[in-house]
Amino acid sequence: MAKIIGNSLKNMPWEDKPEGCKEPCWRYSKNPIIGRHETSISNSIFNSAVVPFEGKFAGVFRCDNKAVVMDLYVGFSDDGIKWNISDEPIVFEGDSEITYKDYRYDPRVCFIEDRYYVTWCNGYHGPTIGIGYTFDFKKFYQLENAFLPYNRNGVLFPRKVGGKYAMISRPSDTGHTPFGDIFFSESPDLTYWGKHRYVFGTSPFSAWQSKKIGPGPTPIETDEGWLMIFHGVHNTCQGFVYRFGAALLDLEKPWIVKERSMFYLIGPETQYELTGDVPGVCFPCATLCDAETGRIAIYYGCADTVTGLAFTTVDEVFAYMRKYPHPVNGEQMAEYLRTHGDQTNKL
Ligand code: BMA
Repeated sequence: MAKIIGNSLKNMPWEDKPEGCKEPCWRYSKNPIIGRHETSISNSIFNSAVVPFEGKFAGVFRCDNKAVVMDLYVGFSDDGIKWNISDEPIVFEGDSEITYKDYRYDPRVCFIEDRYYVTWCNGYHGPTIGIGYTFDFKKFYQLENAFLPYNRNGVLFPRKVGGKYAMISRPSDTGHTPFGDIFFSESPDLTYWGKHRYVFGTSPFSAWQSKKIGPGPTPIETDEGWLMIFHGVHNTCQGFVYRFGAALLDLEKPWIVKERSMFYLIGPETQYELTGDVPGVCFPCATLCDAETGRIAIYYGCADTVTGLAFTTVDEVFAYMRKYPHPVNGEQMAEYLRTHGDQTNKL
């Protein structure tokens, strides 16, 4: 099976798969790990990103405060489960025309070369992708926005690809965006982005990913390709439902999709995923991985209110993706359409 390329992380959070569990991904038994009122000002803490840091863990958290204003807050943890999150939003240093904020939400954190980069959905005359970095999670510096508005879900690759910084993102609109495909972009310097390539889009065969899709956590490098966990949205008569699944991208040309899962890995089922400020949302923004054992811990926002943790392994995800494959290239899509028809066109 595929091997994760990266470091061993012996102290990452972990629970073995429960006896009798048939799913490829299982929830932490004490979920949610972060409650909605864990800071003195928070209405909700969700869609957040964590990384290994100095033998322990650090993260950037989306807290909506009690004015229900979205912003980013730093947090630290000894075990990746119990978090100490600041009451004060992160202050970025940088050009004041750029650090001025309307709102900030859905952060990702990605270690590249010598520092931790933060990307997020940045309110700048509409949503676009903000980028900043930190060395120590104390001082944060902000760079230029990556794209023109409107875009959400900018996710960096953890190393340069073909000598350039690389990002996948999801162009959007100013509202709740009833569409959305994933695109690849590259940059020599994290300021000027180009070579925008289509990666993949919504599915006519798999309803959970039929309305829009978007990148989730930092892609995980494996010897077979970039393992990408992405969210998919289903339009129902109760509104949008968010689940997540997996895809595999080519290592050197990440806009080429090698595999994709027809079935989701996790969708809203538990009380804390089905009830909250936005019921029916499972939204992953980070993983912790151990290259030695292939273990993966997925951090995901639950119902736009609290934060959950789920576990899987690289073997489980690959086996599931291969047991229930989604067609990926033009030829496979055309053949599937010929034999099955558009199964989601009424949604
Ligand atoms: C998206 C983003 C996410 C949120 C989701 C469901 O557009 O705003 O932060 O989790 O909607 O409300």
